[in-house]
Amino acid sequence: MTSSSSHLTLKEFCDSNYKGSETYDGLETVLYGIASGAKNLESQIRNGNLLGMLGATGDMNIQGEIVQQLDAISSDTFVQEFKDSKQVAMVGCEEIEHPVTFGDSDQHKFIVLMDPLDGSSNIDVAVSIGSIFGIWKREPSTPLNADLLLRPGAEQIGAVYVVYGSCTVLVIATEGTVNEFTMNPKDGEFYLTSANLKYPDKTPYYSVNDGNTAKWIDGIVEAVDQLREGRSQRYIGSLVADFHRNIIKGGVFLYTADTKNTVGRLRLMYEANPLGYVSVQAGGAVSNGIENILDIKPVELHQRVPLIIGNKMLVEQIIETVKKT
Ligand code: AHM
Ligand code: MG
Repeated sequence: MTSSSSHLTLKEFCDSNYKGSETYDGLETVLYGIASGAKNLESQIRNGNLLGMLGATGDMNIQGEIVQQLDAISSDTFVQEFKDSKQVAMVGCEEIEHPVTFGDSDQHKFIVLMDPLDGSSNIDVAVSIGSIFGIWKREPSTPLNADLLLRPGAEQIGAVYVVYGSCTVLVIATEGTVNEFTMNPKDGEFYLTSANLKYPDKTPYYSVNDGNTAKWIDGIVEAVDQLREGRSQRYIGSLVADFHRNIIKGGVFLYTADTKNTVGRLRLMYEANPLGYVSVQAGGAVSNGIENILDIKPVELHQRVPLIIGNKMLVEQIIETVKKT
C-alpha cells in the first residue's frame, strides 16, 4: 500500500502546473477554494444525519425544485470560498436566480458557474453526490454583467468536479489533461491519485434512467437497445458520480429530451458544459444529439439541454442511430 506521502499534494501539483502560466496564473487560488469548500462539505455530508442537516429547507429554487438543506449549505460554502479567493469576479449558481458579483479589479480574472450539490435526491440516502464547476477567464476591465457568463462551454479554461462517495475525489481538467485527487480524511489534504485520465477503450457501462423509456422518441429507444448489447446498466441518479464511473471504467451517460423534459433535464451552464469540458479533455465527447454542447451559445443562465456524454465512439453511435431511426 502506498502512503499519501508518495503522492503529490494539490498544492505541489498547482505550483508546477499553473503558477506563473499566462492562462492559469491565479487558478490555484480558485482550486484551493474549491478544495477547502469540498473538505468542509464532506464533513457536513458525512455527519448530516446526526447534525439534523438532512431534509428540505421548505424553499423552492429557480429550477422549480425543492431545496435541500445541504443544497443551500453547499451553495453558501462555495460562494464564500470564491469571494475570499479574490480571484473570482462573478459566480453563476444552479441554486441562485441571479449571478453573484464579487469585484471588478484586474485581479478578479475568473468566472465560475457551478452546481454546488449535484444529485440532491440522493442526499438523504447515503448515496454518492458531488459538486461541479466550470471556469472561464475574464479579461481585465471587462464589465461585470450577465453576458460575461453567457459564453459557450468551449471558452472554459478549466472544469472541476468533486464526488463525495466511498472516498472523496476532486477532479481537475485543464487544456488536454484531467487529473484526479483523493482526500485523505486524516489530514484533509487532496493527493494526486490518477494523472492524465483518459477514457478506456472498453465500454462496459451505459447510464440512463430507464423509467423514462415510454417518453423517449423511437431513435433513443433504439439507441438504448443497442447500448444494452454486452453492457451493464449503471445509473446512480447523481450525474457527477455516473460520469466519474464512466470516465474511469468506460461508458456513456444520456439524459435526452422526452415528452416530460422537452428541452432536456440537465443544466447547460452548471452540469453539461463543465462535465463536457472534462469529457473532451479525457478523449471523450459531449453532445445534445445535434451538435457539440461546448459550441452552444447560451441564451439563459439556467437553461436545460439534452445530454449525451462519455466515450466518443458511443456518443457518435447514439447520434447516428437517432438520425437513422
Ligand atoms: P440536481 O442537480 O438538482 O441534483 O439534479 C440533477 C440530477 C442529476 O444529478 C441526475 O443525473 C438527474 O438529476 C437524475 O434525474 P432523474 O431522477 O430524473 O433520473
Ligand atoms: Mg445537478
